[in-house]
Amino acid sequence: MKANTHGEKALLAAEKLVEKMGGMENSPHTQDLPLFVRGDTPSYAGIATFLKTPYIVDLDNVKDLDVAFVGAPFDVGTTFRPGTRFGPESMRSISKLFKTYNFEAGIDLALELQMGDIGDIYSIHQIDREMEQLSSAISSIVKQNVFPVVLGGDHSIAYGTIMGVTKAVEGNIGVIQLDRHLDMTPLMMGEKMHDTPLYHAGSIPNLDPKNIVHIGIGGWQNDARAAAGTKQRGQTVLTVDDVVDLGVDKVAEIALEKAWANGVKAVYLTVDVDVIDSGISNGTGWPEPGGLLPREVLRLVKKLAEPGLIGMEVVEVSPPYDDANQQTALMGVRIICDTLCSLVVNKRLPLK
Ligand SMILES: [Mn+2]
Repeated sequence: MKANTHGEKALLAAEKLVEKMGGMENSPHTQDLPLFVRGDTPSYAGIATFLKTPYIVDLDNVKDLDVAFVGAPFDVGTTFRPGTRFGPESMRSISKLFKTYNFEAGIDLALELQMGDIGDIYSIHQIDREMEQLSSAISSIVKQNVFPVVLGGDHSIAYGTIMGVTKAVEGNIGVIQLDRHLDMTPLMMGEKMHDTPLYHAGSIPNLDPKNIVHIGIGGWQNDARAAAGTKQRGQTVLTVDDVVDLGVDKVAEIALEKAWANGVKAVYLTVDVDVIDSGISNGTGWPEPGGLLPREVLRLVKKLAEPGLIGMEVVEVSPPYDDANQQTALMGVRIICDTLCSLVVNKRLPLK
């Protein structure tokens, strides 16, 4: 049967996937009830690791993973609303809603990847030392050919995570950030706060600032000097209007061309959830109305992942400001799952 619609294509893919799983009869849902929760049902029960993947207690076992979920519970870099120290636990708990199977793509992440939750990077409430911690942790993960998925944390952590990636890669890296804010202020109140990470990342020797791309910037919360500095460093900025006028696919194409230019070896993706319209997900440090729609963000990350990524993070989920449905955390989880899905579909994961 030829598939005419996306729906038909997805149903055909599901049939093939079930064959791979051992057929319709081999279902955990029709077997006798176990006494204790060990699998993915009931969804609300069990220990809330990310996507209910195994908790990797022994860090010597990280090398066996393809994807490592790791929290960065840090909010000392916030300049207004704190709370992102609870971001990792919130994304972990709401990730219980998700299965590892994606309908449209017809793949199951758990069949394609060894995934594990390695816990949190130890947080020190001193920004420069925290960046050293993050940088060492992320570089050790990347050096083991494991794809890090960092659960933030405020956006100041991006300086540490990006530094960690640059230490692990021979040659230059590029960075794509989705954000309503440039995060290009040199210092705020004398410190490397969460509106500064892309400025400092652009001073790392093997990260040419011309390979930094910003998508979704706009509104009333940016700094004119930071914007002028962004231009002086030759960075690319694509606004929400660009997404509206050019379309998501064209914006992704421009972003990839700039991020991968001049022999870049790998690209890192940093997603600030405030890029999504604050009318939809408001649980974040600096909500700015007029951002992207969830489906635009999801299509963007799908496209941006096509040529491969070296790692990713979702930052600025601030549960004290989120609603009772954990809407913002839910979007954070979805962004991660959709990115991983695209990496698998395009055979960019596993890395080994
Ligand atoms: Mn940001």
